[in-house]
Amino acid sequence: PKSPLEFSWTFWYLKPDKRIVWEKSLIKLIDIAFVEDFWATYNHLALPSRLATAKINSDYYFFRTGIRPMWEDPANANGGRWLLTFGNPDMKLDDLWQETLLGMIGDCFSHDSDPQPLSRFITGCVVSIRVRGHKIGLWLSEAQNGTIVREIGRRWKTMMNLSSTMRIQFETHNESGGGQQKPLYEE
Ligand code: M7G
Repeated sequence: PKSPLEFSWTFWYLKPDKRIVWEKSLIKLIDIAFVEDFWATYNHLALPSRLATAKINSDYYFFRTGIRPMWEDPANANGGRWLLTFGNPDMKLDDLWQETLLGMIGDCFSHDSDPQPLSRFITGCVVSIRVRGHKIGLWLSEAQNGTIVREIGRRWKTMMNLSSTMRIQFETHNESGGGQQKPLYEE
């Protein structure tokens, strides 16, 4: 028998194509409800570092099943994202993407002492392959509760074993559309 995950997740791929509107280039790959299916899919997909050599501007999205990986979904509309930007080519894009995925499926964002599990504020994660720096985003459903947002950011950094000098930035989705703004939070 297969090992069920606590929650069900969906992998999406953003196939860059300037000729079509953004949401039409989003391809739903597969729903994942079991550990074994996660690994089968993960092992089958090209690693982010491989996409970087051939598929610039593509993204992987890994979201809760039923939540579309876009700002417009009601679960994301009031939310935002923590962003880890890879300016430094030595940073381990593939490893940190894998740590993030495992943290999500393993419910590692919640601690036993939480009054409410913090993982319920996480809707998904994204890896984006870009010329000006790849990035991993962690999407949250609520941007306004600073205590929760910051604590999730700190746990994410710990999970990835990120050095304390590395910074992650949080921005709301309506800010991210409009160019460079000051992040709402930083950890
Ligand atoms: P991005 O992929 O978040 O980052 O957005 P980038 O600026 O580093 O490439 C790129 C563009 O994709 C945006 O300016 C939008 O045109 C489109 N886009 C991205 N996202 C995540 C969304 C979304 O959730 N909804 C809509 N409508 N467009 C989006």
